[in-house]
Amino acid sequence: SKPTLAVVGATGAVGSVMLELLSTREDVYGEIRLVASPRSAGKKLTVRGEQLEVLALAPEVFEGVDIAMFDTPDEVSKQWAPIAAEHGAVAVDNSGAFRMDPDVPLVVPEVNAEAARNRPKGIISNPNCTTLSMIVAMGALHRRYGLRELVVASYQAASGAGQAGIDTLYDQLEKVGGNRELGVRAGDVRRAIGDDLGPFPAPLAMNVVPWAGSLKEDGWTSEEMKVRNESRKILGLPNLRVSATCVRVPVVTTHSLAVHAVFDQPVDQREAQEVLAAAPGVVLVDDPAAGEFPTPADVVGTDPTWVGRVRRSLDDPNALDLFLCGDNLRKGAALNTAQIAELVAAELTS
Ligand code: 11C
Repeated sequence: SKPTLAVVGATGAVGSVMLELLSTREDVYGEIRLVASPRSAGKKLTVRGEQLEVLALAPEVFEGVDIAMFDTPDEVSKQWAPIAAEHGAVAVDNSGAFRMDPDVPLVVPEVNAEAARNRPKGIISNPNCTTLSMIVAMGALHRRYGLRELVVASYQAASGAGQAGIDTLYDQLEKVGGNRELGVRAGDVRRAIGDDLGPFPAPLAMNVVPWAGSLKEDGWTSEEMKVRNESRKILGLPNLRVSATCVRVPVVTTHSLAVHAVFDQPVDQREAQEVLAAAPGVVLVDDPAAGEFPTPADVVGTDPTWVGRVRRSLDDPNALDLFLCGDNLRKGAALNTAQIAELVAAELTS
């Protein structure tokens, strides 16, 4: 029989995309249960064309569940994913709680699908959205050339910070919209926006903010450390050299990254473009003469990783420079979680 699925965090920014995916992808589940904090319990949400009442998170909701997806904050996942696993479910967790646990696989189906089978805690982790927005493309290039180093700058969308991030950006855009006197004097945008910065440490509208996540050692952010640690784990390259600078930009959804990637052997621009174009989950849009390259405005709402601006480094024959965009709520979060859950569903029914 088809596995029973629980979606925990069904009412959040990622949860909403998950319900859309569950309604449009191949239907591999029997019963679906929607779960959220007691605050959202009783709400009605539609999945697979059917209205379901949201259940409050409690141990009983996992009874009879085969797969439990968690799109919840770290603390919630940390507490509840093991409870789901104790009830016999495989937990697929999109928080940062377990990603670096050696007994929890960190899975991107196009890169390391086989890792999902080895899950001693009954938990599989889904990577951070910034890592996910580049790793499918980088995995394809790694298979061809052998990856040695990544130097990354991200251009991250507001929705990476959840619904609060989305609301904050729209509120701020309303405050600055149409005002042609703004953006010419230091502090004028900040004054127009006022004190409500939401989850961001500086105004986001008409600005870029070189910060995502929390402060870690020596000035690095949690987000930058995630890009480094998670890339190493997914690619199975514990010594991969990674330097990331994570930046928030006034885009609602879709993260972009500029990547300088150094390989073990010389690279060829045309061949690298072919490798990317042929990689499952990757679309190459790379015709600068025709003005064609990916942008978040064109990519949002789609599944693949879009790549363009592929160039061989002028100063290093072993290095490529390229630009990527990926919808941070789809492949960056809900879609990858859904793909992992589908791997598990196939395994449970085989
Ligand atoms: C952001 N990538 O854009 C973050 C949000 O580890 O899953 C996701 C945090 C995480 O703010």
